[in-house]
Amino acid sequence: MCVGGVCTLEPDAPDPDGGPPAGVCGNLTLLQDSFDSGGPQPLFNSFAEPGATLSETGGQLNINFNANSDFYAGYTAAYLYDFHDAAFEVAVAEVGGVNTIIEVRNHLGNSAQLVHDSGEVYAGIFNVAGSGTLAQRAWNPAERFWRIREDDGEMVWELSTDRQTWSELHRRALPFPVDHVRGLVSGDGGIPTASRIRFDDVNVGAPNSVFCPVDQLRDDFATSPLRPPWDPYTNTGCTLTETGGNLVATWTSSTGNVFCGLNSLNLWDLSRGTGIVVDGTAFPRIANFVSYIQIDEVGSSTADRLETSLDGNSLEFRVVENDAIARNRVLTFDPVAHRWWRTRGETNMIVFETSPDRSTWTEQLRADVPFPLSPMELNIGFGHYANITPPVTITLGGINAD
Ligand SMILES: [Ca+2]
Ligand SMILES: [Ca+2]
Repeated sequence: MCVGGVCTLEPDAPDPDGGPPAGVCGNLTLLQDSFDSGGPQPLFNSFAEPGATLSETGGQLNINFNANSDFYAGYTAAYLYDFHDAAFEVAVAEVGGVNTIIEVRNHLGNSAQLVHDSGEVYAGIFNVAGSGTLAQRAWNPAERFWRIREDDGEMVWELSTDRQTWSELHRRALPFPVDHVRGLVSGDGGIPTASRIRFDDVNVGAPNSVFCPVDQLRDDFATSPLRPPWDPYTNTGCTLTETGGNLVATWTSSTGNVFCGLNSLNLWDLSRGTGIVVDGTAFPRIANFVSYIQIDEVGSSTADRLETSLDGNSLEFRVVENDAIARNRVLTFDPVAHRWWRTRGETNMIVFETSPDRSTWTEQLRADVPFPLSPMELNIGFGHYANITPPVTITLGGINAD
């Protein structure tokens, strides 16, 4: 909950099967981009159908359409956020094509849009019960600020000429679940002449929110599906399921590189809180097989990362900067003494710890980290990089949970 720019965190999340608790941290206001970086990364991904091109030029996202190209192009957020107490606020520099669109879309594909179409703006919802246009009026071209926000259980579509006074286009009860949403800016061509859409920025200068401490990521694997909070991945030869309250990974392959794992769909703050705790005895201690907890700087493509890994019997903690090990410690894994692994931050410092009982912790490595500890991506992966004798199975009871 944030009041007057001061954000406080509430106690433990009641639901151990999911992402951050609603309305506390990690909300969509954190999706901020001035479109000055030359490309969509790190917080967005781009998409463009034939006949449309995207570029960041002059501090703006430009979408250019060829004549008669009835195709979509735009940016979609790379991560999921909570929409409670949040806004998706976009400065629109130029409308074009058939439609200019800002959108809030959840993990199920349910979507809310604020759209310019032929001199009018409308509020709409799509891929959900009651889909269609909810309100429509003439657009004042001076209304360059558009937003969709959540307000006490309602969704609000608004426009403004000065980003101070807002004109409400529509308001209604939340039309779909909004704990896990992305923001999108897009448009489609389809008019007889070439055209252009320009977006100036997203949520720049918005009220501060905070990324959630990673101890709020709790999953006991009791409820399917894995997505969200996870984006699971599986190479051929490995399967991943939630079975009996466990994450179960099974290898039927004997050769090559075969990995499975979970990428978090949220970004996390590692600089505070009690971090991430995992039962290391869930992982195989066999040759050519590695299991790891990897936390990496957003936008670094894992070049800057913090890792705990078990490779055979070798337990290693490491700080990696620009793909080179900056600090590390290697132990022979003792499944009793080193059963529980904890990775937590203290401001700019990372602390790797082990425990036999999740109560008494032994510090194994403490190191300054040369990159920010918030926001960060989280990946938990496992697999073989050479020959093993299948089948091999991992049964993991939970992440920060049993
Ligand atoms: Ca800009
Ligand atoms: Ca469990």
